[in-house]
Parts: sequence; structure tokens; C-alpha cells
Amino acid sequence: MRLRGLPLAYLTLLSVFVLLPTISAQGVGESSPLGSGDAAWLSYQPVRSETVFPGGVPDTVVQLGVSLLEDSSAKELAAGWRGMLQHEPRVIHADVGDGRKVVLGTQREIELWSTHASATKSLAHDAFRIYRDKNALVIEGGDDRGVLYGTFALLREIAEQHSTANLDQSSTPWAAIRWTNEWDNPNGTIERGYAGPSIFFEGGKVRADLSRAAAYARLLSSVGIDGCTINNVNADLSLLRPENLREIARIADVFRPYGVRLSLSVDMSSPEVLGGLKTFDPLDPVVATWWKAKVDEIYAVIPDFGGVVIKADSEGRVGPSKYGRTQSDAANVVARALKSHGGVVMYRGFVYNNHLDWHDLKADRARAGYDTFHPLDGKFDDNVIVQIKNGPIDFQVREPVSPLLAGLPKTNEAIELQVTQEYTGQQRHLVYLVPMWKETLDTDMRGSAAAAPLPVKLLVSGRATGTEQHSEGGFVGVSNVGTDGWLGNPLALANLYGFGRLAWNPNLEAATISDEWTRLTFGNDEQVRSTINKLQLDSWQIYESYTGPLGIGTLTDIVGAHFGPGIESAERNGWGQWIRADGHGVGMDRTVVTGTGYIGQYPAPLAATYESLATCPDDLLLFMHHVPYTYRLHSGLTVMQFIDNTHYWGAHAAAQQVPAWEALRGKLPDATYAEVLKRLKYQAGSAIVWRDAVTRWFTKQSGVPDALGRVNHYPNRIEAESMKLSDYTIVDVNPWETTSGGKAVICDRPECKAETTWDGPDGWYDVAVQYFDLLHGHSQFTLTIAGHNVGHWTADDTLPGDTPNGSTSTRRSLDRVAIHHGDLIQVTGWPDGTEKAPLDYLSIAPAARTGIVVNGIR
Ligand code: GCV
Repeated sequence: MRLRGLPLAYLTLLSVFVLLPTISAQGVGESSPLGSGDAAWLSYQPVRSETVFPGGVPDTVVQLGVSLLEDSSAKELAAGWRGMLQHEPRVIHADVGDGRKVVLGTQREIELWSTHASATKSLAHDAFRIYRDKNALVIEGGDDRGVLYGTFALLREIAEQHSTANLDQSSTPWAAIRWTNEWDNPNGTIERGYAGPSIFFEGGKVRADLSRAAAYARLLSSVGIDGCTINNVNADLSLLRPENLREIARIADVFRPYGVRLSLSVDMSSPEVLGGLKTFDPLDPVVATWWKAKVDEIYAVIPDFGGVVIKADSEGRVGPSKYGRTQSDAANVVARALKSHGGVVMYRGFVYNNHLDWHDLKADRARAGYDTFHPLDGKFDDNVIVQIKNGPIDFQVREPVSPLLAGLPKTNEAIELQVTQEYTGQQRHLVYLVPMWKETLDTDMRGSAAAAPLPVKLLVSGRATGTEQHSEGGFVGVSNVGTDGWLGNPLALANLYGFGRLAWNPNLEAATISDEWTRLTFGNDEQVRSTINKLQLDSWQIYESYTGPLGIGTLTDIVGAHFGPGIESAERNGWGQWIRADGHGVGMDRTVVTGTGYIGQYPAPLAATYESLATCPDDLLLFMHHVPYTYRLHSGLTVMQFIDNTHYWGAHAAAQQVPAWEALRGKLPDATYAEVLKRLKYQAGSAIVWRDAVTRWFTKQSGVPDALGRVNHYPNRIEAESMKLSDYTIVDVNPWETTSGGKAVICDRPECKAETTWDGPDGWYDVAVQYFDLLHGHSQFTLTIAGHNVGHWTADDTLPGDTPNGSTSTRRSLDRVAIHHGDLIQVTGWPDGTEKAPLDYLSIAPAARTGIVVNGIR
């Protein structure tokens, strides 16, 4: 047989040379894709200055005030001018003449400078207005932080190449609290951090070099974030020692020029463990005195300290329940110590029992927040803010809004959103979370059908009408940035950016935020914008489709890394993330009539919607109800067919992200392009692992076959255990559904081989070797076809886990390999330590690509 006029044997050889460079390296590397470019969305790339400043680029910055924040504003403008306008402005402090200039100052300073400006209506703290006053572009802040925010807003306008000729923009932050929480530990690790070690700590101490911490504060400030809690909510008590506080003060020092106030997570047992008291009972006066002294000590070294975050009576952290006290008792004792300094307590609503009895059909972890906190409404001091996760469980791919958000009308509250993608693919999978957050923020929590809408975003604004307190409120984003490009995946930075933008203005659209971020990061190229925006906006639906649809929960390994599939891990343990899947049906019955009663925690109109099968939305069905697999959704599909279809669609859509991205080759910085490509390719393979695990598990559980015959039929697959094995041994994998055939092969010798003879026709094929890359060990593999080495690689990724399963399963892909009938296909593995060159299967499918597909997601 001849292909394109050449003998196949020749083509096979040729393919070795031609195809080797296109072999995808799918491990996710450690080094920062941004290199020293930690600027992220503050990349300040050149723009068309005549579009932005039709009357000419201002050459002078007039900084009216003398303050750290105004200094930062002037410096930032100069940096923006240099990068975007290729112009070095002079910065002066006293206005001279009528030339083109940018004038920045607080409202008071502006009033002294110009009589025109006094017409401006009063600006609140942190608010700003940017407008023209003759030749001057004025940035007027309600205070100096407002000046800085206005500066970044102007720079955003320039980066997006908008004309400033008639600029008049006023903006006030939606809520006072706009914080990130970082779950960093003093040893430099980060709980649920997926981008390398801490930017704050290393080896038990604050880092000597805090330049990344300073760069982070600048990024936060550019989107209006005004607070950052630098340590894990599972707090290391030693951080409150005097010598550590002095070191932490250095972090506050580098935050200060950007208006970011530092805060700390503290543990309720500190008075006893650290202070040597006999108790930490919050109602004991000795304990109150201890907190007061400790807080005074903090303010002595960090005068603008923001406050504390408290996780108590949760996941092994002790709390007031030890003394029969309430969560409000605990919050208030610390709040009173902070009060005179202007600090706040962010008290986490994430209080639940992780030893629930799974036999008890009325037990329900989702109820815990409301059951604990609702009876305490009105009992919290006014500088306590209850910090509530968006959903009642724990940052799953889809959850209903937490009913507690509507259950505290007399209490300040903040919503906690998770930027770090703990349950949503850990930044190895692309998931733009802003649309998910928007859904929660827009959910109407009104108490009666007749009342005005009360969306969550209003409840957390600190000024909800119809509620009795809410003088403070806001947004907390669990960010967990690290030294590896902040979030590891360059595209994941849209989530950090988006969190900040929503905290400032939750009315912004998800698409607008994505587009802003893309333009600020990569410039204004139309193709780059449309491709990246589409990738981002489709990504949540894609990820949900191949993981846990219908509100069932993410279906990940909840007792492990929260990464790969681990369906049964949800069941039969005390963690209460049960999916209640049996031979007949699936889902948690949370109805009032027959279930746990959870739905009754919602305001009546929402409760009625969820309680009835007729009105419960499909995408939350299995969160609210237990239904048979044959139950028909509103779409007309049965639950089981929906699970099968959606997983196949999701994995297909994930694969299509790769060519969409590849169409941007040459239009982006090389390192960024390569890093994202590597991750998207990994994701495409991982989506197949997810698809197969979930569909096979539910097919077995339900006994309902896939109507389209896909599940358990993999025509292009050759299982490793069915190949001719030399020294490889067959092992069972746990959980079984995470590997093809439930088995893998491992190598207990210095070298092992698995081989097969190709019995298909001659042709071009896409080949994938599905193997396991454990956290520890660097096994090596070689793939040979007809004696030619077509790929050699080292399993050196850092996937989470040390056993072969869905978290460590990965693939090596080779596109368009020529194979002819009778070729010997051989995989050779060389183990390294406990990583025994484990293999799952080979996939050999007719080559899919004849060209590049642009934007071919659906
Ligand atoms: C910091 C989940 C995470 C934990 C986290 C906890 C919390 O359970 O898996 O790592 O602990 O939430 O939010 O406190």
C-alpha cells in the first residue's frame, strides 16, 4: 500500500522525524510560565495612542497630595505610560500651566486645585471619578485609596484602547470588605494551592524577599481588593508569637503602598495553647483579656491591621462548643478586642460535623450552616462579619446558593468564593468561575413572592434594604496564589481578576470581565480576544459535563486530593457529601416532605421551586431529590441517558479546546502559549478518564445501558493487560472505575514490556499511551512501532497521588502516526522507586486532524 505516493515503511520512518516535534509533553511544569512577568493583567502592552488620546498624550502627571498611595498612583501611571504609550511622563507636585496632564488627588485636594471640580458630588471612601477638566484628565478619589483605584481604572481604559476624549466615569465599590484569603502555612506549603510554594513564608518564617508579596498587593489593588489574610484558616498558632508578628509586619509594610490591609487567621484555642491559660472559654474574662492584649500587640507593629479570620468547630479545629458556648460568643470575644482599633472578625460559617452518620437518612451536612448560625442572628457584634461559602457543601462544581445567606437578616455577612480550583480541576483543567459566582450573586433570596428582589449580591453589600443590620459586608476570595505564575495556569488568572472585579461591582457581566482580562493580559487582537473569551465562557459547562452534572457534586475523590474521579468516596463515611446512589436511583432527598428538610431553610418562593420536581431546575435535581435512573428530566432525557450524553459531550468539547488554542500560535508569548497548551492537552486526556469512570460506574450501578452503546465499548483501545507482557504484572486498581478494564500493569523489574501486533489496516493514526504518573518517582517509557522509536518520555509530572487511579492517570499523545498491518507496537517501561512504570491502555484511532479547527468547541 502507498500513501501520498510513498511506501508506508518509509512513511513510518519519516513520521519519526516529522512527528517527533509535535509529540505533546503533557506534564505540567513547575517553573513560572510568566517567568519574571509577574505583572499578569498589568502587562501594559503598547496601544494606539492616537485612539486613546486624540488630542495628544498627556506628558505630565500632577500629584496633588503627599501620601504613599498617591505615590503609588503616580508611579503606576508612569509605568502605564511607558508600556502602553511609550512615553515617560514627568511627575510634579504643583500644577503649572495649561499643558496636557493627568491630575490626581483626593476630593479635597482637587477642590483646592480647581473650582470646576467642586461641582462633583461627594465621593465615598475608595470611590473615584475620572473626568476631563479642559486639558487635564482628572483622577479624583474619595480618599487616597480611591485615587489609586481611579488610577488603575484609567489605565484599564487605556489598555482597552478606549478614547479618553470625553471620559467621565464614577465608581464606588459595592461593599467594604473585598479580601482574599490565602491558605498558606509557615513552612511554605499552601493548603489547596496549585501553583508552587508560598509567596509569604518559607521554612517556618516570613520570606526574606517579599518582592512577590508586594507585586501581589499591586495586582490585588488594581482590581480593588483592599484586604488579604495571609495564612491558612487551619491556623498555625505560632504565628501569633511576638517574634513572628514582627516579621509579619514586614508583609504589611509591602502591602501598604497599595492600600491592602493585612489580616491573620487565628485559632480559638490560642489563649490556652499559646497564652498558657487553663482555658479558651470565650466567656471567661481572663480569655477576653488575653485576646485584648494580643490584639493590642498586633496593632503596635501593624497599625493598619485589618482583623482576623476564624475557623472554629470545623474539620478538627476546636471551638466554643467545647465549653457549651456559641459561635457568636467566640466571634464577639475577639471582635471586642479589635473594636477600638477598627478591626473586624471574619467568622466562617463553615461549621459542620464531619462524623455524620451516613445510615441516617435525615442527616445532612448541607443543613449545618443554617442550623448553627440562624438561631444566633442578631447576637454578633457589629464588627463581626459571618463569612459564608457560596454553597452549603464545599465549592463543588455546582451547588445551590447557601440558605444561610438569607438566614442572617440582623448580621453582617460576606460571601466566600474559591478562586483556587480545589474541586474544579486544580488549574490543570480550565474553568472560568465567574459565571458560576454570578449565578449565586444574582439568586433572589426574597422572603415572599410579593416582595422586591433580594439578590445575594445585595445581602452581602452591607446595605440591603429590608434587613435590620448589614452595616458591613463583602466578598472573600480564597485565592492561594503561589510562586508559579500566581495560579500556575495563565488562563486561571481570569478568576482572580474576575473575583476582584465582581467584588467591586457584581453587576458586571462574566463576558465583560473575561474580555477585559484578555485585553489587559494579551492585548487587543480580535482573534486572541474571541478565542480566549469563548474558551473561558464555555469552560465551566464543559468541566461540569464530564465530572458531576445535575447538582450531584463534583464526584471527585473527596477523601483524597479532590482531583480525579472517585465516585464512591462520597458515600458511606462521615463527611456527608453523599450522593445516595443505589441500584434504583440517585440523589439526596432534601425535601421537606420526605427528605432531610434542608429545602425548608430557603425563603418560601425558592423553597417551593426546589421542593417540587416539576419546578426544580435540572442542574440541581440530584442535590435536592432522590430519583430513579429512569426519571425524565425537563429536557426529556432520562437521568441515566443524560449522564452518559453529557459526559461524552464534555470530553469531546474538552478535546476541541486544544485546536482552538493552537490557532493562537505566534500571537501570544511563547511560554504562555506552551504552558496553556500543555494544560489543555492534559485536560483533554483527563476528561476521557472522567467520562469513562463516571459513565461506567453509573452503568454498573443502575444496570441501565447507554442507549448509544458507547459506555464499556472502546473500539480503539488495547488494554495493557491484554497485551503480551514481559515482566509487567497485572494489578487491580482502586477505585476500579478510574482505569480502563479496572486493571493496570506495573513493572517490578528493572525493565518491562507490553506489546501487541497491529491487526488493523494500514493508515495514519492518532496514538495515545494511557499511563499513570505518580507524585513520586520518574519512570520512563518508550513507544516503538515496527522497531522505530516514536516516543520516549519521563513520567515527571506532579499529579496528586502515589497510586495508579483517576488522579494520576495521564497520557502521551502522538498525532498522525503511520502504522501498517502487522506492525509490532511495543511499550517499554523503566520504573523509578515506588513508581512502577504503570500502564493502562493504548489508544490507536484513525487520525482525526486534517487541519486546525478554530474555535471548534461545539
Ligand atoms: C482550609 C475544604 C478544604 C479544606 C479547607 C476547608 C475550609 O474542606 O478541603 O482544605 O481547609 O474546606 O474551607 O476550611
